Amino acid sequence: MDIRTLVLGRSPRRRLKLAVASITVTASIAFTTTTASGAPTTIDDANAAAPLGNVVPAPVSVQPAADVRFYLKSDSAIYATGGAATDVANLLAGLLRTPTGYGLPLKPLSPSTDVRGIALMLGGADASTGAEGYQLKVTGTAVTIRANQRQGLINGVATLRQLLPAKVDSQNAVAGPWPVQGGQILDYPRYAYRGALLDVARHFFPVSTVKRYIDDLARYKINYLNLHLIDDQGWRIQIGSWPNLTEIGGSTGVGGMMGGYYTMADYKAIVAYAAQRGITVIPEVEGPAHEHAALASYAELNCDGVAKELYVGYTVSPDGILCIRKAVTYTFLDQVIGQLAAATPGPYIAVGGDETQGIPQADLQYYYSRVTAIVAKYGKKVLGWQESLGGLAPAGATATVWMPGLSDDLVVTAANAGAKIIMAPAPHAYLDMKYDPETPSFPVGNSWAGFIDVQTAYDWRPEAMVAGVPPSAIGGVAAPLWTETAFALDHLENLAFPRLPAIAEVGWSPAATHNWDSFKVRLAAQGPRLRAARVGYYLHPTLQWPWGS
Ligand code: NGO
Repeated sequence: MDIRTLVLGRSPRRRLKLAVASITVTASIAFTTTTASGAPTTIDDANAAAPLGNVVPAPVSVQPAADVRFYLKSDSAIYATGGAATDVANLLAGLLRTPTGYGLPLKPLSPSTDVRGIALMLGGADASTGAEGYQLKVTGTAVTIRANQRQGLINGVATLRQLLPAKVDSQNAVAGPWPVQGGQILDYPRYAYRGALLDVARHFFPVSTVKRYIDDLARYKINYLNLHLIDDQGWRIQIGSWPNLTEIGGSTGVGGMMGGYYTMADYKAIVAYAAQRGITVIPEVEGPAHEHAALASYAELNCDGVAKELYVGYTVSPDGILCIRKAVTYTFLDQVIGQLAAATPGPYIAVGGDETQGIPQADLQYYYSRVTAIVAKYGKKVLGWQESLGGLAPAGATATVWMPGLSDDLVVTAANAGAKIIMAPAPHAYLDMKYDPETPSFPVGNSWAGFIDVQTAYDWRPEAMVAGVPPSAIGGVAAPLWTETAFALDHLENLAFPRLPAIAEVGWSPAATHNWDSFKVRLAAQGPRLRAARVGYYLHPTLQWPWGS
């Protein structure tokens, strides 16, 4: 029995609990007519400035200036201090020119510049903002975003987008006004790692879909994207010296559908697109399990020297395990990892390591020591799944917990010995789970880890997932989107939204701001924005979605 079937036993009780909870909440909403403050309820409100704190994820500190308003106007400009600030200014101008229809020229910024518009300043921000934080100040004449690093400016831009009226997400020019409420924000993340995972192996998605998902993630300050390039059902990245991986291994997907692969040029384009938006791509090379597609592509990778049939099943292939003691396995991994590392500016290579139950511990340790050495040789750090902590040297390792309760002892020991732990608990953070038994409708959505409504995606504490892990060992959170049952952009977006912003907030916002009642109001205010941007999302019935959602 595989590990996912084992946890299924918990579902019926949980299902009942959720059903009762949702009846209660629906009933209370049906009789209320008040709408959440801050959420536009009429067309006029939709043109108004958003309250300064109405941002997801919640900022660290917000000081509104009640009577002050900035207006972006046709003669406004975007000012930047040069270099990376100018790059980010370009990004911002690109986002604002279409909906406003304004020219928004870029202008250099010096201490004597009389700013009439938006200014991006690199350097001189409060030290508390760190590598990713920013300060945002809104006066009657200017919006100023100041950060010590490029990433901070990008995060400030993500905030500013949410402070403009929701129509800023329109795909065509719309009439102003474009007000921003006055005041100041100081903001920085709780965790350095706020990840998403997109599985392009079970079903292949074109470059345009991946770029679109990156745009969606960037709204909520997600900063890592684990691109799950390899699994039993498909090999999705062209490796020069191993052409069959994509010719054969990339030819299919779950159910025999949606094969395909990225060339290295495609991959580099995705990496660059993400980097521009503040997202670091992590390529994932699974192993020693989940490698059926490679074993079907090359006879010599198999212990018996015979290529396997392609695998198109739904769950993990029982035959997808690399031949751990065969020398060619490591020639293969060296070339795959080497070529991916050369195309990846980010620090991590994800080495998989999940669902290895049944493989002898000595073999696993041998495998991880070889793979770790290869990753280090190419100047990168390993990111594994929690099971790999039995074999990875803890110092310098990062691993993602996906099933609290499975191998907790390994996680606790490694965390106390210096490993960084990312929390992506399936019962809260797996975006491929359905919201409820009917949503999304069949055949989209998994349910082995239970149903995940928006509150369940939001109400969890990373530090409480595995007892004995010191809070300082937690590096962040991640929201995986596996695609056994998702095969269109629309499926991806409706699974991710509005739950992804919930997990993004768990990763970014101070624990002290964690409050479902306040979050659900801010989250619902995202509805008109996502609608205007034509991002698919589920109008979850427990939220009071405002006009335009
Ligand atoms: C598990 C499994 C994946 C599945 C996913 C489906 C991990 C880390 N391994 O998560 O292969 O796609 O569940 O929810």
